[in-house]
Amino acid sequence: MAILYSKNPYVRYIRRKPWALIGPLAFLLVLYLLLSSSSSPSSSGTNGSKKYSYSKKSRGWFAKNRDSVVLKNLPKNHISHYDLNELTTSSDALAKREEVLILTPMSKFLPQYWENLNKINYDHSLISLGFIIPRNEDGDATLKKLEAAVKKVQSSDAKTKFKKVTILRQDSNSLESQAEKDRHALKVQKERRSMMALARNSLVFTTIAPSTSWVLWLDADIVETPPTLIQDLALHSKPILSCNVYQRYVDESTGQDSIRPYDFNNWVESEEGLKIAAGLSEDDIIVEGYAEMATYRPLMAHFYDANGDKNTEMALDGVGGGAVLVKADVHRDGAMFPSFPFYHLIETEGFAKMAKRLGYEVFGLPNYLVYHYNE
Ligand SMILES: Nc1nc2c(ncn2[C@@H]2O[C@H](COP(=O)(O)OP(=O)(O)O)[C@@H](O)[C@H]2O)c(=O)[nH]1
Ligand SMILES: [Mg+2]
Repeated sequence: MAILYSKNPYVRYIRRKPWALIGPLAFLLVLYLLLSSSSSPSSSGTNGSKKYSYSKKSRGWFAKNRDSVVLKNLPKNHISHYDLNELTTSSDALAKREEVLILTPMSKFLPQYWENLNKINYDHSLISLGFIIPRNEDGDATLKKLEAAVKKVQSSDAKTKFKKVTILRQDSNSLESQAEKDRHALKVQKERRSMMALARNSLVFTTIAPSTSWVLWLDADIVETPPTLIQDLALHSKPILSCNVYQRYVDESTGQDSIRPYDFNNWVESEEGLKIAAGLSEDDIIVEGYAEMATYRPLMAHFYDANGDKNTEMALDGVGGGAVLVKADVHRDGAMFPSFPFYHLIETEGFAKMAKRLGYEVFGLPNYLVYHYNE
C-alpha cells in the first residue's frame, strides 16, 4: 500500500502537507453554495408546466437579500410598465389618442342605445366598453341581446370595432320590478340607488385599465347623443362633466313633438338642501326631484336655453349617471359611488360629493342635451 501511494506525486505531496487541501476545498464549497442558492427556486417548483416563477430566495447562505423575489424564465413582456404621468386627459383627446372606457349598467337592451353608441365617431380602437347586467330574468334576456349585438360588431374588421368589450353579471342584488313608476317611487329610492351604486362600483373597478384616460358613464336608456359626444365633453377638460338629460315626447295638447327635462340629479346645493340634511339622522338620504323633499336646489335640467351656447358650463354639486365624462384619475384617486349615505347622498350624487371632497370640481353643460328613452 505504501509503495502504491508513494508512486503518485500528488498523493505524496498531500501526505506531506495535508493542509494544502483546505484552499481548493473551500473554493469548491463556496462555488457549490452560490450555485445552489440561485438555482433552488426552479428545482423546488412542483408544477412542471409552470412557465415562470416568483419563488422567494429561501436558500443560499451567501444570498444578501434573502427575501427578494427571484424572477425566473419570464416570458417576453410578462412585466408591463406604465407611467401614469404620461397618461393625458386633454381637451384634444382624439388627437392625443387618449383611451376612453364607456361604462353602462344595463337592465334592458335598447337597440336605439346600441345604434347611438356605435355612431360615436371617436376612434373606436381607442374605446373599450364595459357593461354590468342584473342577475334576474330581465338580465338574462338583456345579456342574450347584448351578446348578439357585440358579436356582430366585434367580429367584423370594420372601423366600428371597439378595442375591448367586457360584460359583467352583477353579484349583488337588484330590484325585480323596473317599471318607471315602481323604480321612481320615493320609498324604494334608497334601496334601488344603493344597489345601482354597488353595480357601478363593480363595473368601474373591474374594467379600468392602466391605459384608460377617460371614463364615460352612459346609461343604457340614453338613446340619443351627438356622435361627437366624447370630443365635445373632453374639450372642457373637466374632472367630471355631466350632460343635460332630456326626453322626447308628443305634447298631447298640441300633438307636437316636444322635449322635457328628465334627469334631476344634476344640481347645485341650496340653503334649504343643507338645512334638510342637517336635520336628518345619520342613515337618511336626500334624493333630488321629489316634491316630498323640497330642497329648492337649482336643477341643471331647468337651465337649458335652446338659443344658448352648447359649451356653457355650470358648477354642480350633484350629478346623475345618464351621460357623464370623468377623468379616470378621479376614480383612481378613490372616488366611487357610495352605496351608503355619504353626506346624506348616495350613488351618482354621492360620487359627485366624494369627488369634491377629493378636491375635484364638478360641472355640467345645461345646453348640451342627450335624450332618455321614453317608455
Ligand atoms: N346592472 C344593473 N343595471 C341597472 C339596474 N337597474 C337599472 N339599471 C341600469 O342603470 C341605468 C339607470 O337606471 P334607470 O332605472 O334607468 O334609472 P332612471 O333613469 O333614473 O330611472 C340604466 O342604464 C339601467 O339600464 C340593476 O338592477 N342592475
Ligand atoms: Mg334611466
